[in-house]
Amino acid sequence: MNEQELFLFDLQGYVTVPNALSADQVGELNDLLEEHMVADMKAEDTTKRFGGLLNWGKPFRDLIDNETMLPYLETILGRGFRLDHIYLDVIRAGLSPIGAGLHGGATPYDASQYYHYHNGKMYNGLTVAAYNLMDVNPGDGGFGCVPGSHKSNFRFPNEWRDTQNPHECVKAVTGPAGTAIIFTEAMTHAALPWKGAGERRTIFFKYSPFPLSWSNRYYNTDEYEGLSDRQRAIMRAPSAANRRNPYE
Ligand SMILES: O=C(O)CCC(=O)C(=O)O
Repeated sequence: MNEQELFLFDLQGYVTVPNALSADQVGELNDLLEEHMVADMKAEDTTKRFGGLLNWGKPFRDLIDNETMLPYLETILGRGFRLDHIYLDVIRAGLSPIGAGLHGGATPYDASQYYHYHNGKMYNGLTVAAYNLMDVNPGDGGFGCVPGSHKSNFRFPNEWRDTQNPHECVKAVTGPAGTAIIFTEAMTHAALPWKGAGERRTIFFKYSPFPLSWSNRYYNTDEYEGLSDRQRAIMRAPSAANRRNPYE
């Protein structure tokens, strides 16, 4: 993570990472997704959330410790960060599976998703690597956020929460397939209603610092084939013992 990205993450609460996935990875992930869409998504469905991704194949398991994202995760979450939970959303039109409401923000304080800066270092709670599997262009909708709200001292006005009629402080974050958006859940954010010509396909890998879990469930690494030692380490349950860097 370079100086410009550090500046932007501190300022905004997110940065985009171009080419976080190679064209080959995007192709493989889309192919696997399409098999599951044929099996589990009806023609009339406008949106669907998929879970169980780590059993879909190596291309999905490889995202646990995606080399491009590791330096960002280590800087943002610190050594020993852990995989908290993951899912994939397909949106053909309109609302995402979680609707249109902006959520998150520094106030009121949430002990599982926060942003602090102390002694020259940032500290974050739940942090997301959101990967575009399809292009997201200006005007399409997709990920929207209120940059800087991870540090806001006042509550986000309830009357501005609906992204079907977004306030001008809400920014749409775009990028071609393969782009990742890494953001702190402490920043106010939402899915802007989808208006793109094609589908929105986004994979969400959510990570927490070593002693913390947002999810009430932890991974059992014995349930997954072919994990590396590093991937198993990143999938550990929360514990102060994980302070040690799992990559050493
Ligand atoms: O990009 C989106 O669909 C919104 C994601 C979101 O709200 C979240 O990860 O909490």
